[in-house]
Formats: sequence, C-alpha cells, structure tokens
Amino acid sequence: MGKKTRNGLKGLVLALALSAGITPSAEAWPKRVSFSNVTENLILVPELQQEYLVQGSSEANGSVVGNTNDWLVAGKTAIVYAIPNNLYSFNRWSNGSANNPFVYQVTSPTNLVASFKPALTSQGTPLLWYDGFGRTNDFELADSNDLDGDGFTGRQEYTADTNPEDSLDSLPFLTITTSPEEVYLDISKTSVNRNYSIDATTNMITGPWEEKEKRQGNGASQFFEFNREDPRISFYRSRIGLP
Ligand SMILES: [Ca+2]
Repeated sequence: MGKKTRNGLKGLVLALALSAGITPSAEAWPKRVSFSNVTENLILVPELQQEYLVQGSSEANGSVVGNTNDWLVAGKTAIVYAIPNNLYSFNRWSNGSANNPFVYQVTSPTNLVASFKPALTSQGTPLLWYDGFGRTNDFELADSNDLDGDGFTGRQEYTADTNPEDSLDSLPFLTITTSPEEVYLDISKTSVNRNYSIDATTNMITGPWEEKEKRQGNGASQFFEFNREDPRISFYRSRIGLP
C-alpha cells in the first residue's frame, strides 16, 4: 500500500534579508522555486500543510471521474462522479452513499469505489432483457405497449420471458383435462429463467388459492398431474414468476 498522507508545500517565508524584486510564492510540491536577481544570502523556510491521497474507482459496468487520484489539502472539497455503462445504472459508493455525484470534505485518505446495477424501466423491467432481444431504445414505450402485435405488452412478455419482438412468441396456454381421480395440466411452454406455479381453489371468486406445485421452467412444455383428493377443488390456475 502506498503512502496516503503527506506534507505539502503551502508557501515559502523569506526569513532573512530580501533582495529587491524577489517575491516568494506558493508552489505545488515538489516543484522547484526559482529566484532571480539574488544579490544577498537567503534563508527559505517552507510552510507545510497536511495533504491526503483522495482516490475513486469503479467496479464492473461503469467508470468514475473527478478526484480519482489527487493529493488534496485537509479541509478541501472533493467530488467524484459515477458514470454507468449503457443499460446500467449507478448503485452506490463503497461508503454506502447513493449520492451521485458524491461531494465531501477531505479529512483523511479516501478510496471510494462505485458499484453499478442493471438499469430498469419504471415498471422494473431490466433494459438488458430487452437488449437480449435486439431492442436498443424506447424501453418505456415497449414496456407499456404491444409493439409486436401478439396481444401482450413488453412488461407482460418480460413476466413470462417471451420474445417482445416476435408476434409468434407470447404467453403460454394452460390446458386442463380431468379424469374422476386425477387432474392434468399442461403449460404450453416454459422459460428456464422463470418459475411456474399451479394453484387450486374450491371457490374461484373468493379463494383462497392454494399452491399445489412450483417448478422452474425447462424451455419446453411442463406437465402437472394431481390426485383429486378433494372433489370440491374444481378451479386451477398457473402463475409465472422470477426465481
Ligand atoms: Ca411476443
């Protein structure tokens, strides 16, 4: 680990006989201070001040600008900006703050690390999900409209993980057949990125619905089979959710 605290040069005090035309000035460390027209002996006394190394960096999917690697005098104001990559949004700084930019007074060495997360629409759909189907813009429009004309909005297609750019791919069908002893349910297609539940109830209006089984999708149709242990149960439904 490198040095994080140091003494910087605030200025120079001429402690002894000044010659005409010489003016002391503050210079950033470690620059040399030059004089001209020196005709007598000089004693230069440096005035020192505390400085801290102020650093900023980022995790994956973004970058940081501002005071990312600067020596700043104690008490000065530092600022860092987190810049997410396309399809991502800023999450937080390593100190827990979610402010962006983050402005602070320097009182010690710092190293702020920005983290990023997938950007979402106002309804919570990841832009990366749309990007996976080739959509690169108009995410809000796609979320609340049926742009591929299959009867479902982009947000509904996200719930089912079906293709929002393909009218031939939309929410699956639930087919139910029965025998005196058993009930058979078939979900026409499933996604490996979603869970599928089958609920049952004796009263479709008032419920309550009981979850009979829950499975992760496998990319194909899913077949469920239940014994009719309670003959009053006549109503079934399927639900799709994120794992
Ligand atoms: Ca579709």
